[in-house]
Parts: sequence; C-alpha cells; structure tokens
Amino acid sequence: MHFHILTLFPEMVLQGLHTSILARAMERGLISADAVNIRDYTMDRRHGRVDDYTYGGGAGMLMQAQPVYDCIEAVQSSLQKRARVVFLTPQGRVFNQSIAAELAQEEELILLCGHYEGIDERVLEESVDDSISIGDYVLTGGELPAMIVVDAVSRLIPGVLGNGASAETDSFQDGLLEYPQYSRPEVWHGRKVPDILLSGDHAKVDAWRHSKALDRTRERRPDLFQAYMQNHPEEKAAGKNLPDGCN
Ligand code: 4GS
Repeated sequence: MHFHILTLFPEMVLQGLHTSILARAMERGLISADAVNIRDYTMDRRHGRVDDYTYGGGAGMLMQAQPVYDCIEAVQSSLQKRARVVFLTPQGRVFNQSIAAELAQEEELILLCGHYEGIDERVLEESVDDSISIGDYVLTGGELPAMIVVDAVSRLIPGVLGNGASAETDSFQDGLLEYPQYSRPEVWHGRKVPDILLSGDHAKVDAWRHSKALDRTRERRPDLFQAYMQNHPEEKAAGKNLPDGCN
C-alpha cells in the first residue's frame, strides 16, 4: 500500500509515520508513505501563499482551490492509474475498523489534509472521492487524522504486524472490545491473575476471554454490543452475558 499525504506540514506527517511498526513495514517494502507539500504548487511566487479570505466574510482563511488541485493532479499523473482521494474532515463518514478494512483493499491512497478553516468547496467537488472524519471534534489540521488512517490501514496489510494473528484478535475486528490481559508477575500489588488463565486449558481460556469481551462491550459500548448480538443470534439464544430480563 502506498500512501500519498498532501499537506502543508510534510515533516510532521513523515516524522510521525517513520517510527516503530510502520517504519519496519516501510523498510520491508510492505507500505510506503510520501508527503507532498501543497505549498510547492502555489502560483504566488513572491509569498508562497496558499490561503485567502472567504467570500461572504467571516473569520479565518481558506485553502485555495488551485494549489490543492495542482498538487492532487501532480500525484495522480505520477501513478499508473488514478488513486482514490480521501479528504480528512469532520464532515466525512466517521472512521472505524470496517472503513479501515475497505481502504486496505486499495493499492494507492491519496490523503488530503486541510488547514485553516478548510478548503475551497469547488476543488473538493472536483477532485475528492471520499471524506473521512476521525471523530466529532475539531482539530487544527488534517495531519493527525491522516496519520491515524495510515496507521489503522497499514496494520491490516499482510505482514505489517509481526504476528499474523494479532490483527484479528484485537478490538473491533470481530465487533467486540478486547478481553482483559495479564503478564508477569502472577500477583502484583495484591492483585492476582485470574486462575483460569494459569490452568493451561485452552478451551476454557478461550471461553473465559470471549465472555469477558462480551461483558466489557455490553458495559462500555452498548452500541457495539447491540450490533454484535444482531450479527450473532446464536449467542443471544444461549442467553450468554445478558442480565436477567434481557432475553
Ligand atoms: C478532522 C476530524 C478535523 C477541521 C482541520 C478544521 C482544520 C480540522 N479531520 N477528522 N480545519 N475531526 N479537521 O478536525 O478529520
């Protein structure tokens, strides 16, 4: 997977991504990320400006259509075939694991990061295929959202996580939150690791973990729990993890 991140702050994005697991995946050629500076496409030779006032007035500046358009076109024409262009914005569909899995199917992705108050609507209409929000809050720029998308998508690319199993057992892969986990020592601050995890009985351990994942999801994320139960009617029938009167 090749990510092309269009931004006014390329060094921020590159620094954040060339670390830890993603750095190793890049060294191994499983993913690549390049940051393209939108400012390089300004027509303002004198000041290098890419923003301007908004028609209709009001506070704040807007990124102009032309440098954003030319930047996208430059990247698109460097590719074998046109890539999906994703704009990071609070107005997009809210990012989740299934959107990450959908994006992981692409070979190339162009991620467009806004700054200031936003981007001229006309270039969004013309050049953007998809808008994604990482959540209902307002940031100063789209760089962190782009990095989040790169991270979540990359770990779904085969080989990026050392252990092939981990991508599947983590939270959300099956629609449930993760069960609690413990490492050494067996007792810490008087708190003991649950006996069943020391039993060596793998079937029992699996059943315990699944039950804890259900408990946790029901308590902390009733929205996810309801969706999971709708997709797994057999568990509902067994009446697992439901308080009295719920089934
Ligand atoms: C988000 C978000 C965001 C909106 C960028 C105001 C600067 C800012 N982008 N998910 N202009 N939440 N973008 O807050 O994606």
